Amino acid sequence: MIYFLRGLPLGDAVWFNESQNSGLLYGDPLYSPVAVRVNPVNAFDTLTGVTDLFGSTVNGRDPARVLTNYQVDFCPGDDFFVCDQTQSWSSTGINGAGGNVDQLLGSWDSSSLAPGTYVLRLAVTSVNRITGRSQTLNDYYPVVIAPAPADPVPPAGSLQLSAPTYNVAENGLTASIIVTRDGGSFGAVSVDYTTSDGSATAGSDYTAVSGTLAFADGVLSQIISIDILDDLVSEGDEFLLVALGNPAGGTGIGANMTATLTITDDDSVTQGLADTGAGGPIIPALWLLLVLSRLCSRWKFYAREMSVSIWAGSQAGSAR
Ligand SMILES: [Ca+2]
Ligand SMILES: [Ca+2]
Repeated sequence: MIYFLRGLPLGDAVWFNESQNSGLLYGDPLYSPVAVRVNPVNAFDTLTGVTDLFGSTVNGRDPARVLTNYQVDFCPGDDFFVCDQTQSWSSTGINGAGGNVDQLLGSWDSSSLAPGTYVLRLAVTSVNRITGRSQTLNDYYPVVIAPAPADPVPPAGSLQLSAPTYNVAENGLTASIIVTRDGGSFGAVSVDYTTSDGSATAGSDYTAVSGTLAFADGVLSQIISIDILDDLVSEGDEFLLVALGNPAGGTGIGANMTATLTITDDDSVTQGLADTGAGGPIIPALWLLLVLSRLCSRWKFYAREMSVSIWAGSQAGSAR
């Protein structure tokens, strides 16, 4: 902790007491020693925003005879002499009645000042209540005003597809692909999207889409809708790709930049033969195959029985 303490010059004491009939008070501070302390407390402290200023403005030995007031001013630069001689002091708005040790002089808001070095001046004026004479003593304290830290900008978050893979039934009409916004939602952002063929073909299996998804401030998700085209062709499951790109507005793209959308086929090879509805086409087809197989094996059995009989008959015939 550093105090700037200004002891009173002896001559000041004499001056102040010249009507008090003596020089007996040499070296005896009838009126205030002056001190200013800025918290934090080293010269050329860096201040930002609001700073509490402390000081001591004691009244000296006889408060009944001496009244003390203070005020705090400031001046650009680091040389109090230059300030006193060629520049003007500006008020911090801090002033009041002295008479206390280590008192809070006031809180100084320096946030509107240009960054740089300033000299703080604590002016303490002592008034002799008896004679009406007064004297002001100044103390100076250089400080550095730093720019106030800017408010941190909230994160805009990043965009990505909600999953690396999606599935939709061929007769599901529409696939909804969710794009999520993670890690923040500040400000308006956007991202482009597009579909491309995998084994599925745009125009016959799905309707190609592309465009820009806009996320307003605070919006956390958006949906890409892809129309799925149903047919009666059995072609197995097919897939297409969905991709994001060109993030704008301070956002980025997360891990899921692309995704696979699988269209699950709902058609079967035997549908034309035995699509009877409730049981689906597969089971009737298997049943038909089973019946044919059994008929076939039974026919083979009859054929073998007939050939054995014929063979036995001919043997018998030949034994005669
Ligand atoms: Ca179909
Ligand atoms: Ca199909």
